Amino acid sequence: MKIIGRKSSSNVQKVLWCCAELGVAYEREDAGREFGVVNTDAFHELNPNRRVPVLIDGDFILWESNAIVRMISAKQGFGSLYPENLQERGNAERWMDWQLSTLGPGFTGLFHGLIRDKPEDRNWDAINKSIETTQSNLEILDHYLANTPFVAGDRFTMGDIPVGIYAYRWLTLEGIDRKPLPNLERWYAALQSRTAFKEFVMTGLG
Ligand SMILES: N[C@@H](CCC(=O)N[C@@H](CS)C(=O)NCC(=O)O)C(=O)O
Repeated sequence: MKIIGRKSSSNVQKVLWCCAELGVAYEREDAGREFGVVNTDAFHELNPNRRVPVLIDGDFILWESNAIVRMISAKQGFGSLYPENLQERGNAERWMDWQLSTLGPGFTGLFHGLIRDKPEDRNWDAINKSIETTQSNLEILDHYLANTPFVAGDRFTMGDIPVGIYAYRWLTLEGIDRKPLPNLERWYAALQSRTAFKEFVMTGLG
């Protein structure tokens, strides 16, 4: 199995974290940002969106990070990362979809503004709006986590992966006036005790 994408990408990190949790072996090739590759014709054949990650498993090709996490979890972690119980699985899937539809898009303005843009180029209106949106989105997750240790229930599952990566980014970014999220912070402390999270996610912001 081959994973194409740079280790600094939040979407690639989802897949690397998932594989590490399951002890799945893979090769990885750098692509994206400083590594280029995504603009080549060969990469376009793999993913016409020109985005990472891409999974190559034999002659099967898959892009979209959460779809890749679901597939690896179903194949190698059925009953663990991929809940067998349909309600647990529904909860896991719901928070994965919510990350893509709601949390991720709301976070882009602050991440790009504070990490990618030069200080003189920062659009503070967009950054502040994104901070406000993300705080209020994470309050939804915090409220939910008041009644459950992990997003799908009592155990860590694939559902914790996409939102866990955003929790790291939110809680480690400097220069944000964050309001406390006690349930989310308790869940985040549990993620931080996982070796795979430390190795593949807690690697800095880039
Ligand atoms: N919805 C896609 C988004 C993929 C995406 O936007 N990837 C970013 C990295 S996080 C990318 O490829 N950016 C271009 C680059 O790195 O050159 C997914 O979840 O896989």
